[in-house]
Amino acid sequence: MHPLRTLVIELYDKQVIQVGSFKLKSGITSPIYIDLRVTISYPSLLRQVVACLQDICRSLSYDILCGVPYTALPFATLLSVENSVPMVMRRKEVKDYGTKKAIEGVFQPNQTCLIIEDLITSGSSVLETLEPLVKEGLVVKDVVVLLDREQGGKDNLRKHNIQLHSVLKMTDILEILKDSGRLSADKVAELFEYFHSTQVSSNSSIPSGMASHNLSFEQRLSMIRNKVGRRLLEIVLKKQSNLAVAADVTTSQELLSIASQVGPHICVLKTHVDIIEDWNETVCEQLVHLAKSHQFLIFEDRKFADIGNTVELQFTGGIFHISQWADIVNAHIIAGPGTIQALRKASEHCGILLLAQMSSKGNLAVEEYTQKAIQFAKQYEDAVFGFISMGCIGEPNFIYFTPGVKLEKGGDSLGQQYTDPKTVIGIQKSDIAIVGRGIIHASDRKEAALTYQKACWDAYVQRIGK
Ligand code: 5IU
Repeated sequence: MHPLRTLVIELYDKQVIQVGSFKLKSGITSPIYIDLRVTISYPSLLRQVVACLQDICRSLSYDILCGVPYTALPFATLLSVENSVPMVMRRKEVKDYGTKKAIEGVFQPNQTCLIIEDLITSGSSVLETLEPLVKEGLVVKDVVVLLDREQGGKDNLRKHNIQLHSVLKMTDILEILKDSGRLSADKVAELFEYFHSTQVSSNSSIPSGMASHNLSFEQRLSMIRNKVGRRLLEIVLKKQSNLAVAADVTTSQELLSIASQVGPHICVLKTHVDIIEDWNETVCEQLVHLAKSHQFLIFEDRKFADIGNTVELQFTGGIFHISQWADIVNAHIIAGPGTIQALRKASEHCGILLLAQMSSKGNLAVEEYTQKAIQFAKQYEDAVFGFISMGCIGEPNFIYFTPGVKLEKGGDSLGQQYTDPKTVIGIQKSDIAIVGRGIIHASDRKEAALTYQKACWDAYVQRIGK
């Protein structure tokens, strides 16, 4: 008998494939349930599964293997041993202690990694595994899966330039089960009908860190709804700079001198006005003047986080009157949409960035939080034009700003973690790199700003393939 036929019958007889009525994790009811975890209980079945995967792997070229946790891990392990090809593992939960690795195992950037998966529906689990692999600089071209439920996964992966290879398709399984007399023709017809009517939209949500586009700033300009966001992209294009400088200094003299030194090389100057000892209205006017003459936007990194009423007072009042001079401010989403509503109500001249992720060690902006930030941004797209995130986490109609950028990787003693411009812009596909101490602690700030400007711009140009 053909090995695939034998395999399907075995899978059915061992109740890996079950027909009935099953409530899936997503809440929907399915007439078929496939639990490939069961295969580890039957060594000979597991061997058959791996032999079929191996037939496909043979025709592909790759340096390392990665199984999608958890079900495909034993498959990938056996393939790794069989072929003497090293393997890496993606952690489902990134540890908050020790090395905090997302990927376990030894590998080099630019190695080709083949992803092994047990079953694919929409492709979202594969994309979740893809994200940290790509972040670490690995190249992923192919995914080998035992079973394709034919519900949109292949198309979804193709959008990310990934080729799906499957041992079995749902259609094959149903045909084999019919031919072998395991299922009646009527039942199979009913199941076919179910699979055709439950195609998963290929627009399923994009996991964090995944670039969903490869569009240029020119192409994205008209997609940005907020006018500060559009103005920012105009400046970026005109100055060929996607560099923001974080001026964490304590005197107005230093702040103004940084603004004039780095002004020609940046699109944004990020301030923390509350750490300036001698802030006053004249300093503010001078800063705004420098911003106009060098054409950069002022981003007050105030991180509003309170209830709307308080935020409105903090934004417009006090001794800083932020709403009067800042072009951009940012906000946490912890207090709910009231924070954004207050900022939007108080000034239509100021664009908002939401904090979706942070650069510091042990921060609590987990996946679910990031997704919420994206949801809020979509709801207030007239005012919110982007995110503070570690890379591109969503669609091209938002702009992604990444802090914690330095040419030398590493960190500081208080939890800051640095990534280099090439990784941030080129691999993590962020738009604007925020550089602080890498520039302001340099002996020649102007020269350092020029170096970072070039590094960030070159990474962008290379990314969009110009
Ligand atoms: N900043 C971060 N990480 C974050 C957020 C803001 O570093 O997640 I949100 C700010 C803090 C500082 C600047 O103003 O960005 C980074 O400065 P250095 O490049 O000097 O670390």
